[in-house]
Formats: sequence, C-alpha cells, structure tokens
Amino acid sequence: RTCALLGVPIETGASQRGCVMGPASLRTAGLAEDLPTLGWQVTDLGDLTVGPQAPKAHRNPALHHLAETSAWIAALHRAAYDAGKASAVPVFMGGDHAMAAGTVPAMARRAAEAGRPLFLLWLDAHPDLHTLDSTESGNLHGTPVAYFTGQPGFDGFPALPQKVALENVCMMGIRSVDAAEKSRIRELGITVKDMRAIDETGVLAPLRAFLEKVERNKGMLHVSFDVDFLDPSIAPAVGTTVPGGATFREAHLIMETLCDSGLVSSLDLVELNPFLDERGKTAKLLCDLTASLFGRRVLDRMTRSAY
Ligand code: DIR
Ligand code: MN
Ligand code: MN
Ligand code: MN
Repeated sequence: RTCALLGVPIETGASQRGCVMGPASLRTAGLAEDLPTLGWQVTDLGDLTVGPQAPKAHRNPALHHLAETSAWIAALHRAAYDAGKASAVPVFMGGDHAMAAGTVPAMARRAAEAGRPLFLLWLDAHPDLHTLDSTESGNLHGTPVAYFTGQPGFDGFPALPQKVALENVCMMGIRSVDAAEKSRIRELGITVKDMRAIDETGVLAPLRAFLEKVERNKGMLHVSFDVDFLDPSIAPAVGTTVPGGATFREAHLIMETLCDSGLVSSLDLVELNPFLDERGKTAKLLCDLTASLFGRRVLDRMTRSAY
C-alpha cells in the first residue's frame, strides 16, 4: 500500500497569511514518519510551486488573488493527477481550501479513467459553495465546491477537467453558512449533515449511510478535511475558527470508520495555519487523525502530551 505526500503551500485563497507553512508544519509533526509504522510505503513528493502571476480583473471587486489562486488550481490539476498515478492514496498537505478546486477534479478524472465515480466527504465548518460572483469576503477558499460540481460563474478559474456529481457529495460538520450558500444548498439538494444533525444522531449513522452508497456504486472516495471542522478548543490553528465543532473523539471515530471501510482513495488536509498554532498542537492532531485514517487503532496509540 503506497501513499504519496504532496505539499501545496497556497495561502492566496484565505483571508490571512500563514497557510503557506502548513506542509512544513505537518512534516515537522511527523506525518511522513507515522504512516510507515502502519504498513504504508510513503513517498514525499515535496512541495508544488507556482510562480508570480499578472493580475486578473473580475467584475466582483471583493475578489483578491484571482490570478495566483487560479494558477495554483491549474498546477494542481496536473500535479494531483500525477500524485494519484504515483500512489494508491495521495495526501495533499495544504495550504488553504482553494486547493480543493485543483485536487478534487484531478481525483475525479483519475476515477473516471478507472471507470468509477468519485465521491466526496467534505469535513468543514463551511460549505465553500460560493461562486466568484456570490462571495462577499472575496476569499477564494470559500468557492471550491461550487466550482468542481460544475456551477456557472467561474470564468477566471481554469476550465474544469472533470466534474463531481452533486449527489456524490456529503458534507459534515457545517455550522457557518452564508445566505447565497444556503439557497444554493437548497436548490442543488446537496447532502449536508450540519452540527445540529451530528448532535442528534452522532457522526456514525450519517457516515455509514454515505459509505454504503460509495460501496454500492463502486466509487472512489476523496476526503477533504478542513481544520475548522474541528472544535477550536482542540484545533486553534485556523484563520476561520467557528465554535461548536467536532470533538476529538468524533473526528477520530470518523477517521477510524473511514479506515475500516477501505474506500478512501485520496485526502486533503487543509487550512492549517501554523502561525496561529499552540506549540504544534493542531499539526500533531492532524497527524494523529491521519494515522487513524491509515490504520492506527486506539490500542496502538502512543501516549502524547496533552492537546
Ligand atoms: C466564508 C468563510 N463562507 C467566506 N469560508 C471559509 O469567506 O466565504 N471556508 N472559511 O473554509
Ligand atoms: Mn473549507
Ligand atoms: Mn472552513
Ligand atoms: Mn462570507
């Protein structure tokens, strides 16, 4: 079983700087050392780079860094696809969530070539469903889901190589939704297990229902993990904390259950801002959650100083 790590130090989609250090922080926390102990052969592909870009104008004056972010997305359409060729399970170490506009379509193309549909588990406080016109913050990390499900309003982004079917998307942990996103969720009928739903049923029932659907359809499964999915008390290193997030055990149980399913074929770890971290606490938690996804069991877990 092979896993490739690709660093994606993009921060132009976020409101504040720091995500550029995400891949380095995950490496420092030991991501590449944890996975081999679980029987995985790990290759670190290093960090993707994108050169300076000439500015791109857009009718929405709030948008910032459109040219740079678009260049990252185009570079990822190639690099993420190649990483998917090079290993069974590529892990994309972000970087802000705009990178999902690159990784997810690349994984959809990989799935399509294997004759399989791509499913997407979106773990986030936010649905990231803005178009280039509807975003008021102008932060492009709020737009990838609308882009890769093929919604209109993305002139300025690269042409979409392969779209993800709306009915294959499941969102969990959602608790901060802008008005334009709310109407889009209703209109498109996206499956959103918000925090209220998780409070009521726990994480397991909706996750198992989704995994059964992936299995029935012989799908590949991409997991996009935004740090702000987690409660800020355990994961402070993100620019957009929202109270009331997933607990330590809810998050681990999701990862352990995903591992048991054997269905996960790629992973994004996004929005880690080490500038806001407390002695690497959030980076270490992300590494431990990734280890749970890659097979670490409760009884294997090493004692680690408090989160
Ligand atoms: C908000 C925040 N909906 C925006 N989005 C974030 O700026 O559009 N997504 N932080 O992860
Ligand atoms: Mn996000
Ligand atoms: Mn978020
Ligand atoms: Mn907003």
